[in-house]
Amino acid sequence: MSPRIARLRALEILDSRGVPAIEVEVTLSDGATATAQAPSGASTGRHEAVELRDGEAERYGGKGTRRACGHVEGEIARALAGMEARDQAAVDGRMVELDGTADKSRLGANAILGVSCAVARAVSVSRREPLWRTLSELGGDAGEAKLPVPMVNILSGGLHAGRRMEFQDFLAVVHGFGSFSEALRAATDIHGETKRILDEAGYTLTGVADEGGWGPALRTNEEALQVLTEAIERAGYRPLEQVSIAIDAAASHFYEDGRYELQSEGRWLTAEEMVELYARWAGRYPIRSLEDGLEEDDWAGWEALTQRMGGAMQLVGDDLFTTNPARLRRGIDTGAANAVLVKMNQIGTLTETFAVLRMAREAGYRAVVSARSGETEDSFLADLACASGAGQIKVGSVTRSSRLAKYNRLLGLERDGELSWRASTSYPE
Ligand code: 2PG
Ligand code: MG
Repeated sequence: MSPRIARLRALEILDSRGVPAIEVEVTLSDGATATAQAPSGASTGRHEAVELRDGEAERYGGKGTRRACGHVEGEIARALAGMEARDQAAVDGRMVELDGTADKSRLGANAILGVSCAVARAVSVSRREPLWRTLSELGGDAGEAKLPVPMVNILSGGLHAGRRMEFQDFLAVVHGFGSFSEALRAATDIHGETKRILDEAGYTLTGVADEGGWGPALRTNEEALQVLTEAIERAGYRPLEQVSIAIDAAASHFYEDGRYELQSEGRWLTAEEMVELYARWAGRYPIRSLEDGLEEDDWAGWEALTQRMGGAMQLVGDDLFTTNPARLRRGIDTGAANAVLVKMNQIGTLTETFAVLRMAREAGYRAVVSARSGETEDSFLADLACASGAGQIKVGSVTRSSRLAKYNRLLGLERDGELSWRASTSYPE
């Protein structure tokens, strides 16, 4: 008999920034038990599903998750009791219905996602199969399961590094290598070389940024591109053939009244000037992917950006799409961006996450499976990235266990030998 949901438990835990998060434990009727932890963003999009926070100022500055935990063990547990665990769509659908809001703010997207993921993992435990296999079945025709190319954070700015520079992430995409482990090793070489270059240039590094990369106070945003390009070369790798640069501008977070405020450089740019800037950078540096290059509701700007640069450049919508099928549909229909960042907690259930992955695939949009800046030791995302067939994963730098949990899981999956890896000397494919 197919196992049923028997028990749910929830725990208020802490994420990689020391902010409360939620862990959900699911037990099935056959005794299989599994947990999942929900992450949390800092540079959140305006249209994301909403995490439920306690709002009691005296506990964790109002960020406690006890109410979300209460919903898991109360209303959600009662509604899901006895449901068939393998019917993920029914389980997720029941929670969405129970919540009753468009943004999951009543029960909390953190509570709902924790349950959604823990149910899938409990099914994988019950079936004694790796999680990615269970997930690839749920994803249906989402794509062929494979190991993803990592997009590794090397330099951080914006909300992840005290706004020392405005652009949020400068990443190394390590694509031209014979195996996932070789690619990961190259990323660590580039990360280390970057530190040496920063040291030589006299920058004081006071710590690492939220995703484990370096967060120096550079003179200009462009200097991050100079440093990273030099680091790739000094580490002995060929730009564009083996390693390309990706930028996550997270531009909504330095946009005010129609202008992009590059305060560290003392200048303010219009959307047209931003596009000019990107075109100039693309000519000078080995950049092949640009995420959130413009503000999250500037659809006309995104169309212009895509027309101008979409041929050779992967243009990823993160805050623009917020993993939301309706927003992605609008982007596809109007020609805004050509790729989507997929973050489960932006939408709140696995079923809806797979719907976005499928929609992207059918429209010829690329997908990048991504973590949040506030992460946990959960490695769920590694399995999701493989199962989705998206071929790309973004989980931060090569330091900090919250990040390494995902990379180390991928190393294990590579060792198990059931998933393929495709080296590519031209990125994005
Ligand atoms: C992003 C993510 C991860 P956050 O903008 O892509 O890097 O950041 O989780 O803060 O939204
Ligand atoms: Mg982003």
